[in-house]
Parts: sequence; C-alpha cells; structure tokens
Amino acid sequence: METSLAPRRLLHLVASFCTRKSLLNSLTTRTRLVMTLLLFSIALVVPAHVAAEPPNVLLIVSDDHAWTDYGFMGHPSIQTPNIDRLAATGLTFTRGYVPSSLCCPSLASLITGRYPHQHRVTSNDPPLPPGMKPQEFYRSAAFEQGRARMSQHLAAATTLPKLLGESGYRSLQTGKWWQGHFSQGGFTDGMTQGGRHGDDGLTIGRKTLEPIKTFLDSCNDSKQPFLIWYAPMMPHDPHTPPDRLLNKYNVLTDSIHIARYWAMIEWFDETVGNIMDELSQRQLLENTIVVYVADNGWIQSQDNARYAPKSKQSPYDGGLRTPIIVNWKGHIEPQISSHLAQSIDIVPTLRKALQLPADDSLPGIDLLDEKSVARRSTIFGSCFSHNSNDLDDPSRSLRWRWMIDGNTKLIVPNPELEPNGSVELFDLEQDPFENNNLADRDSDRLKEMTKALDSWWNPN
Ligand SMILES: [Ca+2]
Repeated sequence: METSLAPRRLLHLVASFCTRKSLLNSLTTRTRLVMTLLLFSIALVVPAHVAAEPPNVLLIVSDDHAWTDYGFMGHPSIQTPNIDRLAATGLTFTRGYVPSSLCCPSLASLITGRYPHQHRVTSNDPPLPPGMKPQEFYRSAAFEQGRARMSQHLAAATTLPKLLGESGYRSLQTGKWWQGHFSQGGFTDGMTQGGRHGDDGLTIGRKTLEPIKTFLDSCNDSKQPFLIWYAPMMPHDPHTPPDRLLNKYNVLTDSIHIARYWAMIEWFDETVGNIMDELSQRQLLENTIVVYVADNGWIQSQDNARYAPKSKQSPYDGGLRTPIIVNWKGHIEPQISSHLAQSIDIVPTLRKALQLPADDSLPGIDLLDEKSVARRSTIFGSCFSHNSNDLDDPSRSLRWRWMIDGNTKLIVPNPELEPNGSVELFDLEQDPFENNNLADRDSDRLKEMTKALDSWWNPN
C-alpha cells in the first residue's frame, strides 16, 4: 500500500502532465488523444469523495467478554497487553455500550449503525416451532426460511462493507457472521458460507490468521483500501485455551471454569497482537483505523461452564457495557474518555473519518467529534428473546428497554415477556454492578427518564 501508486495520485500525475503547455505542444495529436482518454477512464473509476490515500479499517470484535476483564480496565489477574496498548495509544471510551446483549442483534447493529428495532434483526434465531428441539430446528426448513428473512432485513439496511464497497474498498469477513453467506453483508471476501453463526469463519483466531494475511497480500496487489471484520469466537465458549495459558491462570483461581475463561481472553489478546504486528510489518498502521468493541458481556459462573446472571442476554452492564477503542496512529490523539459511547456510533464515526457523506438517519454520533460526545448524556437500547417471536415485529420479541442518563440507568421490562420483571433504576457511579434498585425512592427521576425512553422507542 505504502509503495503503490494510489489511483487518485495517478490521476493527479496524469492530469498535471497533460496540462503542461510546453509538453503538450511537443506531443502529436494522437498521443494527446490517448492521454486524454487515459485521464478520462481513470476519472471514471475513482469515486469523487475518496481521499488521496483512503484509510483502511480493522474492526476487532470480541465475543462474550465482560467490560471488567482487561488489564487496562483494572482486572487484577487477566493480562491483555495488546488490547491495553491499543487503548493507551487510541481514543478509549471506558463507558461504551452495545444496544443489545446478544451476539446476532449486537453484530447487526455494529455493522449497520442502527438499533435492533430499526434493522429488525432482534434475536439470535428465528421462531422455534412448538415442540421442536433446537438441534432438530437448526436442520429444518423453518430455520432456513427464518434466517433468510433475517438476512433480508440486514440487506435492507446499509452495511458498512456495502457502503465502503461503493468507494472501491475490499472487505473481508472472518469469525462470527449470522446472516448467511458473507456476501449478503456486502463483503467482497470472507470465510462464512452460510452456517448458523459463522461455520468456516469460526476457525479464525483459534486455528489460523492466514485468511487475513492472504487478504492483505491480495489488497496490496490490487492496490485497494480494505475493511477487515475480525470477529473471532473468542473468548466465547467452548473455553478451550492452550495449556500454557490455562496453567498460568489455574493457579490464580479456585475455579477451573474461571481459569479457562481468563485464559481465553489472553489467547484472544495474543491474536490481536499478531494482527497488529502484521499491519506494522506491512507499514500499514498509519493508514489503518483500528476499532475495538465486544459484542456483549459474559460473567463466568464459578461452578459450571455457563454464564452467571446479570451478564449475556440481560439488560445489566455485565451484558451491555464494553470498552470502545478508536485507534489511528498519528491521526487520533490518545485519550481515555469517561463519556458514554455506543457501538452504533462506529458507523457514523467511520463515515466521517473516511470522508463519506453523512447519513442523518443514523442514530449514532461521530466519536471523534469531542463536542458531540460531551453534549450527549443519554443512550438507549433494548434486549430481545434468544429466538424471535415475530421476525417482522420487534415489539413481540422485546424483553427489556433500557437507557442511561449521565450515571443513572433505567431498565423497563416488557410485561408480556417478563411478567415477573420490575422497573429498575440504578446509580452506576455508586453501584456499578446494579444491586440497589432506586425506583421506589426517586419517583421524579423515574418519571422523567421513562418519558425519555418512550420518546426513543415505545413499542406499545
Ligand atoms: Ca457474543
């Protein structure tokens, strides 16, 4: 990339050559005609809004990883030196959030910049027919038809790969991907052939990083800017870390389940380091925007391999909160920010950084715009059932809506799906693990925030 002649620079060189008067006079009419045609043909293939050296994008998406479980977030045992370095040298939001604490809707929001009720990919799977067991369901026609409908919803929203493809980018899908063949998300290259949540793509990170290296070689050959979607199923279960890492953590905790989860995180961190080294060796760091986010949280149970309450699938911070990092060497001032950020901000942030036209219909903001970030004090989201109840009507699968205003969080259950749920209000500064429900003690605040939540999205 660094040594190649980008199309726009080539266009500039030909144009300046053609307009030198003395040179023009010395050329034959035929040569001048050929050069004019060359100039015209290059102008046709270079989109007008692409900068001289369009930056590349690397999206790193951790899977089932709690906001507390990083070195730089203060965890006493887990070591994540590579993500720590990304955080220390980038713009890092320690209070980032995904709108939904489940993989599929969270990834769909990340790649479209829209809330689940807007893109309508609200759940991991289509409706489960009554009496059918999950393993039978995954092989059924009902499952295939449902997935196809979900993919139609995603295709109707503009995805980041599709958007960048219009500007001459190539894009590689690796790891988690729920919406059929990778091309359905607008990727030009990819690993997933259409299996439930990634099939062949799920080997990335755990077994190999070769597809990423091959893709970088290929983009270098074709002189095209790129987007890489690195969403390995890590630290997501199965928690099968290498023995060398498991042994390291096994002596730090009494729970083998916790040791496995901690070791998975460091294993994932190593792969992040490998990819960053690859970019560095290719001298691509100064022209690559690296974005980091987790798709949802995970609190490891002490005594079994599952997750504890108040994490994945829940409306609590253990499921929703994640650090968000935007790192662009030489272009973004390193900073740790305690302002709120959301995964739906990533698309508008990249649109601005890549000099693409803004889309006013997107609900997120540009995270590189300090004033916008400081001005916004409220964020919103919603959590839905694992299997959808209605693929076209998000309200039928809704479990909870939530919002944060400053440090106050409101959670409102949907009585139809959560008949035993209650409205909850927390002070996240005093009570970051949401143990003390203040809803009965602060009715004014509750009323004010409920009104704001209903203005955002009221499904009734
Ligand atoms: Ca996940």
